[in-house]
Amino acid sequence: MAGEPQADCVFCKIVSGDIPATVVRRSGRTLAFRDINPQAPTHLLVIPHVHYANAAELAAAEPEIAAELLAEAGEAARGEGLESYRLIFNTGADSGQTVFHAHVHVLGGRKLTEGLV
Ligand code: D5M
Repeated sequence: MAGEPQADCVFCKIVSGDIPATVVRRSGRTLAFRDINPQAPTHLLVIPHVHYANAAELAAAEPEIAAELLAEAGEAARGEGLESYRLIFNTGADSGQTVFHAHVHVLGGRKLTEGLV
């Protein structure tokens, strides 16, 4: 069923605690943790507890959680002392998405390149 945990999903396993993560922030419906392969001095991922393949699917099905995800990304960045940061929602394999559980990357702590790709 939509939103239900998926047995083969690494981020569902982080939500359930079956895989460890360095959690920096929790809300009732989201979790923020450090990316295992950081691309910047601060690189967080913020995910919903519920499983959707990407953020667009989350927003279509559960817009309140999508809004919470975005707000939590901002709070997580603030918690890291970032005034300037980039949010990235990879959507689909050709965008570079490798984990098909909705997430937003929070990147900061250095001057990021001006181009988007
Ligand atoms: O980004 C998926 C991101 O998820 C990628 O930057 C690595 C990260 N990742 C994968 N497994 C883990 C675990 N176990 N802990 C923390 N971070 C993880 P995408 O947008 O799908 O390319």
